[in-house]
Amino acid sequence: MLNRRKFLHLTAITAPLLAVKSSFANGLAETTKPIVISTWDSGMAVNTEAWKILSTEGRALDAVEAGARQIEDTINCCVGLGGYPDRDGIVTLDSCIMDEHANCGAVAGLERIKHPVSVARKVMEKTPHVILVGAGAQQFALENGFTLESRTLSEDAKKAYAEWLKKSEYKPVINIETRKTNGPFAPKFFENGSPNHDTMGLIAMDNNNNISGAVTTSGMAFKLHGRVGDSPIIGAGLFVDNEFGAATSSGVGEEVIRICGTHLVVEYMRQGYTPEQSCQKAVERIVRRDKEKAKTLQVGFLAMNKNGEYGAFAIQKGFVFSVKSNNENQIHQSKYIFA
Ligand code: SD4
Repeated sequence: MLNRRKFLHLTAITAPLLAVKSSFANGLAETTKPIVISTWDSGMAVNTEAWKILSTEGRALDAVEAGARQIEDTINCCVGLGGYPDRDGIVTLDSCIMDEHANCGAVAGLERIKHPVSVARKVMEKTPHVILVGAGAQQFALENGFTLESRTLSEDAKKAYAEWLKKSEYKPVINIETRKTNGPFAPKFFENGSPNHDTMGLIAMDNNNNISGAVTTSGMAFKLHGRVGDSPIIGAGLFVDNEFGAATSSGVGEEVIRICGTHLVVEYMRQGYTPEQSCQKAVERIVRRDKEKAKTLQVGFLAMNKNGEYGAFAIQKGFVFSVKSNNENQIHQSKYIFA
């Protein structure tokens, strides 16, 4: 049962939303740009890479691709080929990218290619399609100059998979980071060996006020082979509307897909809600449908509006995000429903 105090917290936070609207709606706030925001603590390094482009008058699209590539290069991380495999021991990667003109591209279930975000960009720029999957995505990558990497799992992934095979139980863990803002980072690993998070979503606005976003992930650890989460789905893992803002997500992808999560967040921003309020309303949409189920899983949304205002909200405590602009370079904790 949802405890009464927590449920009251949930309903109480809904009411004031109607009164407080974004300064963007009033045309009051000054725009913060360039700026890049990204999910999780690992977003700090990702933002640094994106910033090299943003701070030299570069395009947001190039910045988000460069940021995503940074983490795809990180061995033994939870994104890219170093990530955890599916239940058959195969690492399959999902990624998407979207620019200020609503151009978008994605790959899903991509094997043995190091930079799925760059393949997604090629899908966007070189094909009339939005998503390529599995063997077709790999064939397209090879035809476009990407090289086939080995199937070998990273050391971390090998150990975790061997551990997981003992019970072979698919049980997504609640994604959280135990890092206190500006404090030491303490990643939390769980009994079944799953990493507590495995997705990088980032959004940038450049000096020309253009917004782009990208997401890259190895998906939920030990998923069924062929499973596709929210991350490569435009409107679920990422949505960019250059008039109003953009959003990205992390957590159990199925729950995000069910509400077209990031599209919903952006639509709330279009109505004038702040980025944080918009993320909160999308999270509440999930929790309201099944509160007991929501207590067992994580979904976090991260959003930015056209003023460079940003915000996040998650089901569970522990969703953190990283921000880099001329004013700051730090990690923030998002607000949440359940502690
Ligand atoms: C997925 N949303 O594959 C991803 C997983 C994730 O942090 O975000 N983990 O469903």
